[in-house]
Amino acid sequence: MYMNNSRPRILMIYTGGTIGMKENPETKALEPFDFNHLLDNVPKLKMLDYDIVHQELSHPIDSSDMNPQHWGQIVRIIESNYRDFDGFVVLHGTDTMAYTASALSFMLQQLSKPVIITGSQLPIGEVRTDGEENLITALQIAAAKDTDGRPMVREVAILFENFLWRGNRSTKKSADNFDAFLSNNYPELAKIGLGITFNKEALWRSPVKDSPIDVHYAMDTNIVCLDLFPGIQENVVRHLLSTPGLKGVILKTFGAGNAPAERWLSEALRSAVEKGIVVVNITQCPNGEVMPNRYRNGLGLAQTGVVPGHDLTTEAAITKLMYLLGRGLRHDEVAHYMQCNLCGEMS
Ligand code: ASN
Repeated sequence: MYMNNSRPRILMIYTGGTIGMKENPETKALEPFDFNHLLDNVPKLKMLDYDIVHQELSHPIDSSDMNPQHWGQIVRIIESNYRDFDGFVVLHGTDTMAYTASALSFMLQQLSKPVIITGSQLPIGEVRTDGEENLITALQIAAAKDTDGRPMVREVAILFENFLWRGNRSTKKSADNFDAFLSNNYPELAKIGLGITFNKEALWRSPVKDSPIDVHYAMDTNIVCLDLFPGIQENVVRHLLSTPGLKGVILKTFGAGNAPAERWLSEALRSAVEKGIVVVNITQCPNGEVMPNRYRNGLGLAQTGVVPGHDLTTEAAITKLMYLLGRGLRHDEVAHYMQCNLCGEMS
C-alpha cells in the first residue's frame, strides 16, 4: 500500500440509523440521537492517525425516512468538500442503505474518491455493537491508497461486517444478522479479515481519465415499481399505469424476465410505452439477469417496448430511472441509457 507522510483527511457524514440511536426510556423504541453520543462511544477513533472531520444532516433520521432531498444534502456536502478530503464515510441506517448507495453512485458521476457507506445493526453504545468495527474499517478503506498514490476505492461502496460491496450492486439481505448486505451479481470489492484484502479486478476504474466530478441533483420520482405475481389483476395494473404524471415503471418479472402472456397485459404495457412511459424489465430473482429472447413470454414483453434492465438490482433500477428522468432526457434516451452500464451497476 502507498505510504504518504500527510495524514489522511476523511469527512464523516452522519445521516442517522441504528448506529447512532439510543433507546427512548418511555417507549423502549430506538430513536436517532446526536452525533457526539456516537463519537463518545468510539474512543478508538483517536488511535487512527487521521484528520477526521464530521458533519451531519440537519435532522438525523431512521433511514426508512430517507428520500431524494436527503440524498441531495449528502451530495452537496460531498461536492462542497470534495477537494479538501481524501475520502468520505457516510453513516447511514441499513434499511435504505442500498438505495442511497445506488442513488449517490448516479448523482456523483466521475467520482474518483471513496464514498464508503456504513452503519450497524446494534447501536454503537451497546456492548455487542457491530458499529464500532464497521466505522473503523470504513475509515481505513476511505484512507487506503493504491500503489500509484491514488485512492484505492474510487466509487460509492457499502462496508458491512466482513465485506466491501459496490454500492449500486448491493442489497440488504438480513434484518438481524451482522452480515447484512450482499451483492448477488457482482463479487466483493474487499474482504475484511485480519487485514483488508482488496479485490482489485472488481474495483471501478473510470474509462474517462482525470475528468472532474460531475454532480447531478435532480431525481425525478414520478415512477413506480410493479412486482408481478400469478393472479395479478388487470384493473390494478391499468389503474397503476394510468397514474397522472407517471414517467417510468420498474417491472419486476419472473425468472429470466418473463411475464404472463395475457393479452390485456401486453396491451396495457404497449399503451403505457406509447404514452411515453419508460418500462424497464428486471427479474424478481436475487441472482441472474433478464434474457429477453430466451422464452416466448419474455420476447412478448420486449415486443411491447419494455426494455431489459439486465442484472440491475431493484435499488439500482429505481434510482437510475429517477436519475435519467431527472436529467430531462427524451423517452428513447432514458430507455437507451437504462440498458447501458454507467458506473458499474450492470454487467
Ligand atoms: N431502522 C434502522 C435504519 O435503517 C435500521 C438500522 O440502521 N440497522 O435507520
